Amino acid sequence: MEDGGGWTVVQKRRNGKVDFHRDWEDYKNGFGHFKLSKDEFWLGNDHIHSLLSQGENVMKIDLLDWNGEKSYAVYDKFRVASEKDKYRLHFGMYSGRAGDALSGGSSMVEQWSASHSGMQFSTRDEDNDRYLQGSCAEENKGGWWFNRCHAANLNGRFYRGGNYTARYDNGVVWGTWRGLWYSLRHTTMKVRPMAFMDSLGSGAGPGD
Ligand SMILES: [Ca+2]
Repeated sequence: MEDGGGWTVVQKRRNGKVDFHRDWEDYKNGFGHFKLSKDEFWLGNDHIHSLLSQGENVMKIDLLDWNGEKSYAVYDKFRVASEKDKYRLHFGMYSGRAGDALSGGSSMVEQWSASHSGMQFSTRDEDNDRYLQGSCAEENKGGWWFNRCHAANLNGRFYRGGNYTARYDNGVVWGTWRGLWYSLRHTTMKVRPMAFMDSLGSGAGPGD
């Protein structure tokens, strides 16, 4: 029972074997492989919305870099709207060690352009971002709650080895930890009811 148990994993990156640059329907319904620990997948926005509609939930994001270092970020009151509102993202307090990339970074300027709070979901065939001149999903090679565009891009392109060069910062990125030009080795996004944590009396503590 990792991290105290009770988690539902909604996203996993492990090896780049699954293509995450996909259309709206795929992100809606989910894709990838769900059986083995090394499998990569996106659970599906409809499933994620339903899961998070039952009470208050916490999201924990586990990260691993190419040196074997781990980090994590936790968000309470994590919610995703229904398809009607393009799976708009809402979340509460951040805690953790990897930094609050979902809020866009430390400065107001970064937050204005890169916060994912309140953003709708975008894919390469459905542009709901705040970047008027182009498509964040197209440039950053995955579906996500893009602003203009991001400080976190966990569904981006999988690069081996960490640091990468590209025209856009389209790697598997958690900007507040390793920066926008470092693509992570493993990511896991998982949710569980906040009530579950309360019953442990431990809060959203580190799992490692
Ligand atoms: Ca756009």
